[in-house]
Amino acid sequence: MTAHNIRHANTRHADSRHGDASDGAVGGRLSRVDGPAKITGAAKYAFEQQLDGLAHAVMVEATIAAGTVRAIDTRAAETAPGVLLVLTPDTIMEIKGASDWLGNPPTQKTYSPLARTVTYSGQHIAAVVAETFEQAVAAAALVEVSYDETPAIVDLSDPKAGDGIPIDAMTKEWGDAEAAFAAAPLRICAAYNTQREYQAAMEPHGLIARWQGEELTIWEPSQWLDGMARTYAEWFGVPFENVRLVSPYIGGGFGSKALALAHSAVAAASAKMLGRPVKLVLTRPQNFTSYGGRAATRQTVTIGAGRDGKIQSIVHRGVNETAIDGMWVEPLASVTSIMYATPNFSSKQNVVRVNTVVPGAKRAPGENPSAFGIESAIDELAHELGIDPLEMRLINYAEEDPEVNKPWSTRQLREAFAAGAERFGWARRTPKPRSMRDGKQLIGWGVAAGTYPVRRAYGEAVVRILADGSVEVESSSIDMGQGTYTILAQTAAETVGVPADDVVVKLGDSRYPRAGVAGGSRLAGVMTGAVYKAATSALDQLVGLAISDPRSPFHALQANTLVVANGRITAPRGDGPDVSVAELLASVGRDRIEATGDTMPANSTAEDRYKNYTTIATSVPHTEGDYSRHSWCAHFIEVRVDEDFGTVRVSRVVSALDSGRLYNPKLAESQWKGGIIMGIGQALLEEGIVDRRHGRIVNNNLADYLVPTNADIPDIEVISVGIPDLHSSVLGGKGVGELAIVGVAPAIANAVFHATGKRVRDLPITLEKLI
Ligand code: MCN
Ligand code: MOS
Repeated sequence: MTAHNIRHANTRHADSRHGDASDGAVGGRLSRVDGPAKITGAAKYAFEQQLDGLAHAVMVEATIAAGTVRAIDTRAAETAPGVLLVLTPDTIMEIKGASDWLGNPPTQKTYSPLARTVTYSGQHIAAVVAETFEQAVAAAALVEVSYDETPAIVDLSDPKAGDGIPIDAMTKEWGDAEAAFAAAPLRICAAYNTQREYQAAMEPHGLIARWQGEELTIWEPSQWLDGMARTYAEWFGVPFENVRLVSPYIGGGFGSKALALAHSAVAAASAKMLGRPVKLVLTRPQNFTSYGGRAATRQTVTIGAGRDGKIQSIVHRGVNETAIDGMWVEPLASVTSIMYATPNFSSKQNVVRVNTVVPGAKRAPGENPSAFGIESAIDELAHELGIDPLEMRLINYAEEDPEVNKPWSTRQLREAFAAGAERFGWARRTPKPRSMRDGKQLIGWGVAAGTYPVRRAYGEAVVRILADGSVEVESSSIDMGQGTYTILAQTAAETVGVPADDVVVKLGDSRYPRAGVAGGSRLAGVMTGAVYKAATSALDQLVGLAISDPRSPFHALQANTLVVANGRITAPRGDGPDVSVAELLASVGRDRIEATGDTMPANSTAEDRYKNYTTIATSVPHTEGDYSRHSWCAHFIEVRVDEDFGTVRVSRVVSALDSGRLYNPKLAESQWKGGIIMGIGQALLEEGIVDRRHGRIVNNNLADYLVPTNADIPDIEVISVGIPDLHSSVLGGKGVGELAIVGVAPAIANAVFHATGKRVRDLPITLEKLI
């Protein structure tokens, strides 16, 4: 390790003091303020709470994919050492139905987190609570379940699966796409498939639940404290305020940690039944079936174009899998309908029920598979026409949103293509497939674009200026690794005028001012806005006191305003006193200044607020008003394919991205690289494999469910081409977290085609598909 690295690794103080002073301002490259706590082990994760009297719960899951539980014999488990409780559908306390995440009221009065009717392998059917974890594991193995098994629909290719249910809300149409396609001089039509993928966060799902009378405290990794608190409150019929969720540190979520799940209900119910706190941590295999990964998808993309390369028609049909008793729609036309200008467009989508846990959100749900279809298809069209695939994208560049006919708020995609191509050396690409090689390695260069909508929603923060001159920020939003602690420290530091080292950000507790979900790449824009507003009003109060309080050293100055910078207050012309924020507060006899700020419309009622923070439906549509708002990116990727073995390695990635203004380029770059790495995993490795006899995921662990390791990842270069976008957020940023995964898989598939002449339309691109 170089001295430079050691300094950075040791303390953030070294970094920010000796680094550029502007690192701590918005737009600075401040290192993660939670980094030292996370890497030294000081950060306490949800399951690390030490509580007196903690009991341990273990789930028992179905070993069939479809059928009914005939009987559960719990006798042996009940008499096993240390066992406190064995829960089945018959013995678990009554839990009420809860609203869904859109806020729709429950369809059933009661909710049974333990199933009698089995609709997927791995479904929870019983639970054992014991004094120790080991005793619970041992007793769970003694629970005997007998079933009446029925045939399962294992996946989309199962003949029993059928065509599915049309989702009318996904239909998008303009012009006459079928007729225009029939009339087009050049036509392509192909089917693209993505497989089941899993979020595979390092930290598993689980929780500790504790009841004190009618008050429930839950320590659980959470992307959405307020939404989950509402679910617990409804399940157990207690007021929302009685539920406290605590989640200051999270070991990754990637979409999987926004909801309270069946096992969450079981843990909270058993804690109530026992009158003791209960801890329940899912095993790694249970993580694959307790919350769904990305749904498998199938798409057909047909494009009609002129010889000049101009698209005349796009017809798109999509299907995603969902559960037997749960609905998940993976919006497959989200990129298809906006990436390119086309006068005629038609997209329709069905969902097909199969015996799986209901699929869920995984980084860019919708946009990610959508881009695999359209960005592969456009490459196929370019090849047919003999047009460079980058040129093809520019020929069909959408100058405005073709779906809603509104101008983009900002769209630096042309700039992204230019910057990425330049840096990658795209001009040196020889067009013919198999025309570039290095010995036995076929080299391929591929390009693809990506996009993600800007979701504007709501959040609140409190900003306090404390007696010692430090600043405290509180919000019930969260940081699962994306950098919320750090960017909020920067926002408060810059706005109030103190060093970032003097700001403490507190997140991950539902007792703090409210926030909506950390999903849809919205949190940074929402929360920097709220903190900016709160900090501005705290600063106004501070300056107001300094000017008007007779005890203030500035009182005699009769100034209109004062300058607060670097923790000190001075007169604008520098001709008056120069005191620290702490000294000023002491002089006016105040121990703190406090202000709240939010991103909610001014006339919002208490009911609006509750709804906006506890349901997901309340983000403002990205096309509302005069503009269509999105982040954009272009990926340029080199692959090397071994001619004999068909192994694919990604050897170079240059991506140029437009996320508007960056609150912290170091963290945004890291987010983008994380997304690109996940995209490489999707393209080459990730696939939930179903045992067709039992409808069971066989690779339900991190040894067999392959995600990229360091050895799979080359140097990744990311270039920011964004400009501030004040239509998208208070401080001008657009979304970062999900953007960069979108378009990586098609860029790789396109590169593989360029290397080998083989078009793989079925992810992941494994060697048997190439030889
Ligand atoms: N950022 C920035 N400038 C902007 C916007 C964001 O510098 N204009 C940086 C900030 O460091 C900010 C981060 O990017 O903290 C992400 O901001 P944003 O795009 O608003 O996304 P959210 O904060 O809402 O985070 C959620 C998003 C999603 S939806 C998934 S899925 C995902 C992701 O973030 N899961 C992650 N990134 C993840 N990163 C980690 N380490 N772990 C996960 O589980
Ligand atoms: Mo991200 S999949 O919206 O949590």
